[in-house]
Amino acid sequence: NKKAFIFDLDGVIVDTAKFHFVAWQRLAASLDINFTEEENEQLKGVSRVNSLKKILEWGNKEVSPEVFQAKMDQKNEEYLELIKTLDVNDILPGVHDFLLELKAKEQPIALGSASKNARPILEKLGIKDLFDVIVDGTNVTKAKPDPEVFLNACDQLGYNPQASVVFEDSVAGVQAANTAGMISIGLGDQSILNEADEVFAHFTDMPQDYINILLSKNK
Ligand code: G16
Ligand code: MG
Repeated sequence: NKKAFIFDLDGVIVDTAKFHFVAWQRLAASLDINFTEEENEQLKGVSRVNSLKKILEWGNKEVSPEVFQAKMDQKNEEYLELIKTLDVNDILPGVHDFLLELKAKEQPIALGSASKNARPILEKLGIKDLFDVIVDGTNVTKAKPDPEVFLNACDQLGYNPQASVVFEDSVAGVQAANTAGMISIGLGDQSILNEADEVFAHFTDMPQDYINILLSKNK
C-alpha cells in the first residue's frame, strides 16, 4: 500500500516566507512601492517573475525589461543573503520526523516547489537525500495554480495523481493539487486554505497514525 508524497518547500518544510517578504519589501521600497503583509500572502507559491509583475501592478509602476531583470536579480541576492544561515534547526516542527516515518514505511517522497533555490535550501537543511524526486522552479514552465509541478513529480515517481498526497501552505498550491486530482493537505490557516481536503496548523497537529490514514484515504 503506497502513495506518492509530494511536499511544497517554502512554508511547509521551512519558513522562508518571512525572508521572501523582507526581500520583496526592500525591493518594493527601492521602487517607491508600499508592500504589505496581506499582499505578501498572495505571493506565496508564486514564481519570482510573477511576484514582481504583481508588485509592479499593485504599485501602478512600469519598468523596462532591463530594470525588471535587474530587480529580479537584486531580490534574489537579498534573499540568498537572508537565508545564508539556514540549517537543520530551521526545519518546521514535525516535518523531519514525518519524512523519516515515510522513509521507514518505504513511501516515495518528492518535492514540488516553485523556488529556483530549492536544491541548495534542502542541502542547507540536511534533508536533500530524503527526496526521491525534486521538481522545482528550474524544471517547470507553468506556475501554481497550474498542476504541472505536482503532475511532473508523481509522474517521475511512477504514481497516478489519485494516489498522490500534496502538502501545501499556499492557496495556489492547494488549487494545483486539487486540479490534478490529488489529495491536498493544507499547512496553515483553515480559513485561508479552506479548499484543501484537510488543514493542520503544523505537522505536529496531525494524528499519530496519520500516514496510515492517508494511505487508505481516497480523494
Ligand atoms: C516559493 C515561495 C514564493 C517564491 C517562489 C519562487 O514557492 O512560496 O514566495 O516567490 O518559491 O522562489 P525563488 O525566488 O527562490 O525562485 P514554494 O512553491 O516552494 O512555496
Ligand atoms: Mg509554499
